[in-house]
Amino acid sequence: MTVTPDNRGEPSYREKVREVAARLAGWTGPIVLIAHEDPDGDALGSAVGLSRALRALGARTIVPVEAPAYLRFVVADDDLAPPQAELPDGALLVVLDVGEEGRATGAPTTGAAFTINVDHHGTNDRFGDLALVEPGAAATAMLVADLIDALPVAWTPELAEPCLVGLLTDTGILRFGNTDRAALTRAGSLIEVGIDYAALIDRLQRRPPAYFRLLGAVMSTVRFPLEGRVALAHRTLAMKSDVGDAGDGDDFVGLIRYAEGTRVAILLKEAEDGVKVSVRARPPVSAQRICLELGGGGHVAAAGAKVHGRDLAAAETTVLDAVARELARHEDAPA
Ligand SMILES: [Mn+2]
Repeated sequence: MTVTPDNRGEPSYREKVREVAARLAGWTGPIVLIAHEDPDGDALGSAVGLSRALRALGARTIVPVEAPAYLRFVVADDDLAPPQAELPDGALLVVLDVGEEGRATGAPTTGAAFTINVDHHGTNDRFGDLALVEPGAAATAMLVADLIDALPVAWTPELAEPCLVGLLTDTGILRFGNTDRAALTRAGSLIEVGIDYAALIDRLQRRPPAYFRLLGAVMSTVRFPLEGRVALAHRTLAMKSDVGDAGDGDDFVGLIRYAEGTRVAILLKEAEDGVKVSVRARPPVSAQRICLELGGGGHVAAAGAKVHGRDLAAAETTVLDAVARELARHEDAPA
């Protein structure tokens, strides 16, 4: 099955996919696949999907990625490996869904015999010996699916499910602004391989009961500063410990982003070593610009950063200053 995505139909892109696929298929040594820290469904799904395809071709793959609890259903016992202190001799390193090389985790990005960079972040500087980077792609899993199309391997549900999980994660289950025709077409063809879509969607959204108690605590903090143009909420460590194990798949910022009249949504999460900041923005306002200013990164619509110091009020001031500067760039644009 082959799907040619719309804006990825150019000869240069197809040529790059073939080049990467040939390099992967021809590698006789170990292949190590890593992703970004705090892996999400796209990071995990891309690594597992590509690893399974390469194993089907007889390759020895190592995937030192840690699956968060809510995504453990995606992986089998033998899919993942613990973090690797160094790369094995003659290793091909594949870095997936990593916008900035420093965010890669699981194994060092130095010492590989060859490094391939597969990603869809606009900030990716094309590190590595070969880079398949397409910011127009809704998910890295879209690029992995194109690679699997180009490999001499047959699609199976075991390959399709992790790719679909990656695509669904990064598109907010096909709802966000990056959900283009190519994403919908690819989702359809992955389902066609033999995925029970309703069951997968149900599984992806399940959370422990404590998650919903935490949701209540966080939602009770929602405010609308900067003349109502921002929806802002926070989560303290105490809220987390009060409810018990709420899991780690919270997308509370994805809920408050729909508050009428707002252009930016922010969730401040108190951590042991600082305050994690999740930002969502309605184009043309850029979450990426806000987070780059705060030393983080991500996409135009969704980005993140970490502010040092555990003081939530201080972090809020720092973040709202950055938001105000970004909003000022768009003063004339309609909300
Ligand atoms: Mn991604």
